[in-house]
Amino acid sequence: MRGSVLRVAYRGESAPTLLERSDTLAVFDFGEGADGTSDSCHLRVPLPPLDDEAPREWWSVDGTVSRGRADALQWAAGAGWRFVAVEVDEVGCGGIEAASERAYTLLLAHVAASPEPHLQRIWNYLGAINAGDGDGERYRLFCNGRARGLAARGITAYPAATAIGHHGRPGLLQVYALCATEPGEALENPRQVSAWKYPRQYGPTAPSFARAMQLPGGALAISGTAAVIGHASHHAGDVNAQADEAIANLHALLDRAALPAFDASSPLKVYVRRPQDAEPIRAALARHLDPAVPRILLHGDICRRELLVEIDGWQFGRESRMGNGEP
Ligand code: 3EB
Repeated sequence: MRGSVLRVAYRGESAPTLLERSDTLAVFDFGEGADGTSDSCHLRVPLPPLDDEAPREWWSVDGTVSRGRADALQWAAGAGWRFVAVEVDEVGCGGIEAASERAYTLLLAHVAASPEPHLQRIWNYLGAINAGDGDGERYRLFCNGRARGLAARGITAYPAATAIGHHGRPGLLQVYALCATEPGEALENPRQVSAWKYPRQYGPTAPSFARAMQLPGGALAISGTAAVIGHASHHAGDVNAQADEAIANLHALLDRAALPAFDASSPLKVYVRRPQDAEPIRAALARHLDPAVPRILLHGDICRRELLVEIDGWQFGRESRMGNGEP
């Protein structure tokens, strides 16, 4: 799939302007503000932006995209790539654990039957992620259901992922994925224990994700990255130190992948638990990153209560030198 490039960028154009392009694979709007459309590659993510300007996230490919819908699923595919999203209502499923299994069952069945069967990257957004105690915490229940859905398909090589708590419609579980015709290559972080090997203290089912995925074509899709060293959270209560540590983890992944520093073609998404931390988090980003690195801050909860910030993103590095993100 060399030469079949996926591009990801934050753009200020309206959703209809981006959606009318034949090379658009997906458009994401954040928060509850603007209207949705009925387009199946348009997704409203229930995390409010914390910046004054709220651009959309735009995925585009080198080719023409077809789009469709089936039950709880919406999808778009072209040039070797597939976007697929599923929204499940917990109440209808009987709880977050069953909803998570159902979302993965639906998503994985669709993907397996498609020309782009290889999961690369998944985002998971659920309400009240830290509600419940011990093994009853909703994030842990989500992990149980996700693992069952993956196991039922025999998937043991996990994609890169993000799991964040939203404050939108209660009971909404939103899961969306990027898939491709060819497999990616999972990458782990030498500073961190692989999530699927986390010890029992974090829950009965270790989280099913890789720290990053080297996509077909060479770009790096980076999972949600927080102030975790080894398997432990660090700097509880200190947002500055957590932001520094999360960025150190991102840089360790780039080193591991032998990719250059983040630049204008490396969009980052920053999840912020407490809106009042946005300013210190912006300052930490400014300390460590090229000012050209596109970034958006979103209000969302991290999956461990003590974690205040998490960052995910992309490094298109070598492949994208020629105009990534340009029309
Ligand atoms: C961590 O390092 C922080 O369950 O899919 C980060 C990315 C985290 C993905 C997931 C969880 C997930 O464990 C939490």
